Amino acid sequence: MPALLDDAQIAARLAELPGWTRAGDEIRRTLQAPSFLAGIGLVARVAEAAEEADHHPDIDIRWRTLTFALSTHSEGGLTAKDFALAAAIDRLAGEAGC
Ligand code: H2B
Repeated sequence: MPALLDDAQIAARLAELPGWTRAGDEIRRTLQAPSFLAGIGLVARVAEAAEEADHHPDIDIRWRTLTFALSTHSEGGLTAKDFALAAAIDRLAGEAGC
């Protein structure tokens, strides 16, 4: 069971993840892919990372604009699992040129 993070812990972790913002019980990042297919490719790689972590983002796809939202639903808030997957999404987005 991952532990829920408090406001100070969340702020400290967000400071290390530029581009991610907090909205209540979730963190979000919106990014632009260079093309629709590049965005879908990124979504596929994020899906693989999510399966490996057994932790799954909400994903909104609008042509080249992708929004990833993370929250630990089982705990009702944000945990280290959300920030670990956010960092993985950032790494994969960089590799995809997003
Ligand atoms: N993803 C997210 N974002 N939050 C969860 O609480 C969660 C999940 N729970 N993926 C996992 C799957 C749970 O359903 C399985 C059984 O571990």
